[in-house]
Amino acid sequence: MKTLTVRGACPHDCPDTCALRITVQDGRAVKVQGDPDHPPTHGALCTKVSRYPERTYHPERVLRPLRRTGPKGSGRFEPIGWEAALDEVAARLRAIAARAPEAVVPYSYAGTMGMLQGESMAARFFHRLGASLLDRTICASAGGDALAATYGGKVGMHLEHYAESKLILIWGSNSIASNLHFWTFAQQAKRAGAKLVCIDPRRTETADKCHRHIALRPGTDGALALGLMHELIVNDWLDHDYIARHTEGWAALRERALAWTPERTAAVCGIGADEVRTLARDYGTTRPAAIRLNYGMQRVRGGGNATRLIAILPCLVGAWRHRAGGLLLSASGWFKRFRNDAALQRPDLLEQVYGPAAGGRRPRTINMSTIGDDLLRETSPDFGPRIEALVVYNSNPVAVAPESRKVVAGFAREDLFTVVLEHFMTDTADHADIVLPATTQLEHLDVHTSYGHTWAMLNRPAIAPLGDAKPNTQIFRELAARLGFDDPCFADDDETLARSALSAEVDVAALEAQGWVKLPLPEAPFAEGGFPTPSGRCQIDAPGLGVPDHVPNHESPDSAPALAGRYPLAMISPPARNFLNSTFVNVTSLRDIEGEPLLEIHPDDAAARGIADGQVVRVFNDRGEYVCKASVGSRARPGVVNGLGIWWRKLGLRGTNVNELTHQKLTDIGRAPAFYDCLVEVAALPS
Ligand SMILES: Nc1nc2c(c(=O)[nH]1)N[C@H]1C(S)=C(S)[C@@H](COP(=O)(O)OP(=O)(O)OC[C@H]3O[C@@H](n4cnc5c(=O)[nH]c(N)nc54)[C@H](O)[C@@H]3O)O[C@H]1N2
Ligand SMILES: Nc1nc2c(c(=O)[nH]1)N[C@H]1C(S)=C(S)[C@@H](COP(=O)(O)OP(=O)(O)OC[C@H]3O[C@@H](n4cnc5c(=O)[nH]c(N)nc54)[C@H](O)[C@@H]3O)O[C@H]1N2
Ligand SMILES: [Mo]
Repeated sequence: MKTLTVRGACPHDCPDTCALRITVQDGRAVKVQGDPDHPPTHGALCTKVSRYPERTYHPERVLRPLRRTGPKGSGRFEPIGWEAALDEVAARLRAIAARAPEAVVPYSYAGTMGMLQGESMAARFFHRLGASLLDRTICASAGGDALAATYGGKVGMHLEHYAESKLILIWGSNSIASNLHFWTFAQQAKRAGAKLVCIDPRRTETADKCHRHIALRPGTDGALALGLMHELIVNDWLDHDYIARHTEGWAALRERALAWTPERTAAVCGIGADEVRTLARDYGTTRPAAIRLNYGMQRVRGGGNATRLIAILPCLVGAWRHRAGGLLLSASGWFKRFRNDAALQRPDLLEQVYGPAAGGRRPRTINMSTIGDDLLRETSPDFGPRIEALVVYNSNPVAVAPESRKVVAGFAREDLFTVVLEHFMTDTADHADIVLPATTQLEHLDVHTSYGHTWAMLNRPAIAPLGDAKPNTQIFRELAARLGFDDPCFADDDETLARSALSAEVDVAALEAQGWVKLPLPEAPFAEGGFPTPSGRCQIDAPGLGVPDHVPNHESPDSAPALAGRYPLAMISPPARNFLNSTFVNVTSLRDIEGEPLLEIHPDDAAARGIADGQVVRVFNDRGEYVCKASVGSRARPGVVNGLGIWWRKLGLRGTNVNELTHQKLTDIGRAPAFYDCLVEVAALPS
């Protein structure tokens, strides 16, 4: 028997980007483990990714190209050869693009975060075709754009320095479920005497293990930050020197914050005034104090303003002076100058379609978060051409995009030509005309950066592609050849793409030897200011945005009283621990741990509706109806229900999932969906 170990990287949309060691016996991957030498991974993997062989060799893997034989959504397909599949896709795209290239829309997100299997050859292909551009907003753009407006980039603390913090605010993050390797450092800090505070409407497994839990109402984080500022001001817990030298615009925000007394803050947030006072005292008087902000808090209308307000806090108390103080929402901006995205994606190829002869204009941009509405739009001067073709890769929009009824109606359009590159027959693949089998991370080469740590990573293929599966890069290469795209870049193989992915400043020799390499970055990045803004200061007053304020939810008793009368419960839909968005829902051993789609509801709200624990319920609003099981208990706070996501519709109860209820209204900054800003009512279903 021949056994070898291959070094890889976890491709999933998770801040941890773990280093993997894959054991291969006679060409078959038998075990996937965490690399003990990679500091963030520290030899540990989450339950999901340690089951990688089960996902890879799943009997339902799509291993041949498929053509639809039944109605859209029926899941009836026949196998066809690669030649026939690619010829058909190329012919359809060529015909549509000849008339209206923007009628072709790529749809992709972070099924893999790899630089190659994400946007390299795919982006080249769509740029050369002249297809619509895609605004990739579905996850992080409210907080991301807000952070960039405030600090100048998506930059923050180094993950490993949290081990030395004395106070950690875990804010909008269920770290044990979705940022496990941060939690390891937080526990080290806890053992060394640090206090941990969790700020989350849901009593998560992370909240259980913190010293304190502040269960605020969804979408009130901006108010809480203003209330904390009030206390920092009146008690003079401010670092005046840091504020004067490294921020701009404090005077105007100071005035605003003085109106946010603990009582007013508490009333808006649905917590006690003492909770505001105590948190402010801890934050104002403990050094070093760190915030781990995560994207859970920005999926509401005011998510951008709230992110800005929270990001200002560490400047007010001078927390950045110490390497274990400050904040981390995303580290992805640190990689910006090391990533050769333009070389991989070649936006200049657009010129060949939209050059001077075409007036030099750019194609339109479709916002992925409003795909439900946009698929149903007709040609019009402000929208442009009706969407005629959709090419989906690395994403499962029918399950994950908001307002499912519209998304499903759009995908069900018989006149829409849909191609889906996938591992499995997801809800989206069920609506495809052609399904193309893609390789998994064990079968292809890739280069990764991270949004939760500061190591670049290399993923080597551990096994040969299963069946007839091909890497995304190869599929787009072959489509480009069929469309006659003759720019030499379309002949680049994956090795060539990998070599050009990162700048020469990254130690490629170390990357190749170890599979990972730490970026050369300062330890305490803003100890002396130096934010990557034009002035080098933290922009409390940001160009075009002004000074941040609390922005109430789209759907709340204050902003929509009539709606709240009919739908009195606020619903959030955070991730289930054993799924990753909608990935892994079809892995039986993981689905068995999750059991069934659940709605957590507080005992008082359940009693008022005659709902017993374990009973099947109907969760509804004007947009739709989701059927799931009630879990009655204290994980939900009064007035808020937690619909854990994101089930495949076809594996849920009555073919529904939680996005039946969410809407397509966007956030204040970043054009993102407000998944956790959603009013519903719940009723027991007769059993
Ligand atoms: N196991 C697992 N890990 C994941 C994911 C997954 O699906 N499963 N998803 C991955 C992805 S795509 C991302 S973007 C990352 C980060 O993804 P996040 O969405 O940040 O994931 P969570 O850490 O679960 O954080 C969400 C937390 O925010 C809370 N929350 C909801 N509304 C509010 C609010 O208004 N205010 C505050 N303060 N908290 C609120 C929720 O109750 C939940 O506990 O995680 C990644 N990791
Ligand atoms: N209600 C509600 N909705 C949400 C969220 C929420 O918290 N609540 N979270 C939102 C967030 S944070 C995000 S990031 C989005 C996530 O939305 P998506 O990015 O769509 O994530 P997944 O559901 O994990 O789907 C990824 C798909 O890519 C496929 N895939 C993986 N690797 C490859 C590959 O190499 N090639 C190809 N061709 N396919 C591959 C997987 O099989 C999987 O089906 O969902 C959002 N939707
Ligand atoms: Mo995400």
